Amino acid sequence: MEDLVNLREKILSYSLESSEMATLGYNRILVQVCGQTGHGKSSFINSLIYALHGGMFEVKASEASATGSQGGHTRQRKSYHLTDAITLVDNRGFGKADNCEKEEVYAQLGNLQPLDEEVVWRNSYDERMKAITKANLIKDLLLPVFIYSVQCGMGNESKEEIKEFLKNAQKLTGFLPVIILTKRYLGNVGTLERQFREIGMERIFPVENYTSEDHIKTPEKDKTFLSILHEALDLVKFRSHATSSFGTPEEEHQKRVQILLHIAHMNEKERDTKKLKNEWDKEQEEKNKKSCRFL
Ligand SMILES: Nc1nc2c(ncn2[C@@H]2O[C@H](COP(=O)(O)OP(=O)(O)O)[C@@H](O)[C@H]2O)c(=O)[nH]1
Ligand SMILES: [Mg+2]
Repeated sequence: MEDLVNLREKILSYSLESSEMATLGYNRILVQVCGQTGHGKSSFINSLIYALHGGMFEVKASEASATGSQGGHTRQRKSYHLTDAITLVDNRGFGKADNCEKEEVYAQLGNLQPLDEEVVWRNSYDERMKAITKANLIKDLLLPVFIYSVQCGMGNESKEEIKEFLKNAQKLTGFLPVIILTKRYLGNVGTLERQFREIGMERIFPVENYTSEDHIKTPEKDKTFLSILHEALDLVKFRSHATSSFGTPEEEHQKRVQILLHIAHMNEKERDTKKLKNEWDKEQEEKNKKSCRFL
């Protein structure tokens, strides 16, 4: 119990004020929760709020997405105030997505899409470029948290895709993502933990979220969620001591814009190459057909 009270107190009283990060100009920590739909992002956010603040269990975070028209889709990144220093963000997940969708996920992760606003993510490359370069500067420190359900397991193909995503998340934010393995009793948690270590992840936490079906409080569950928050703050402290490699909010923002433009550019090139190849294949097929007719 003592442990729990201490942990809670430390998190509630944590402030960026008078830290190296505040000197650089950062206002707050945005815990950027991301992962595929259905893996437990919203439930994880609800669990953190419930473990820290107690009271009646409430489903505060829920899936926020809507299908739009105009050659794009509308999405909302929802934010949840946890303490004066920490805000939680429920981001859209990535799945077996195409490159355009992946760019959108990176734009959210890099804080280049506004919070709590409906945003139309265009399918047109030029419009996407414009949206990235026009994004407002927000002086937040971005801490990526990746949610993955033990129930899903991980095949080799998705392992490579996840590795690429996590490495890009690290490039964009400056932090190695914290990994949360949800639904911990619904699969082989040991194997999944090893797989995440193999792709270079360091902080990996198996959890059983509080959900609307099962939210009876236990000290161990509370401790798990508070420890995760505590370790996340520890990562920020560690980064504060190594500020030489961390820029001001303006510098980091510019860096993120450049990374995103690069990713978008590479994707566009890949699309062009594919298109050319398809055209060439079709031409060859036509030629073959014609030459067959003369045989
Ligand atoms: N058993 C179990 N169910 C969970 C856990 N986390 C989420 N769920 C359930 O999985 C479903 C999807 O969770 P949700 O948080 O909406 O996922 P999201 O789409 O990533 O936000 C819901 O029915 C949750 O109740 C968990 O840790 N254990
Ligand atoms: Mg959700």
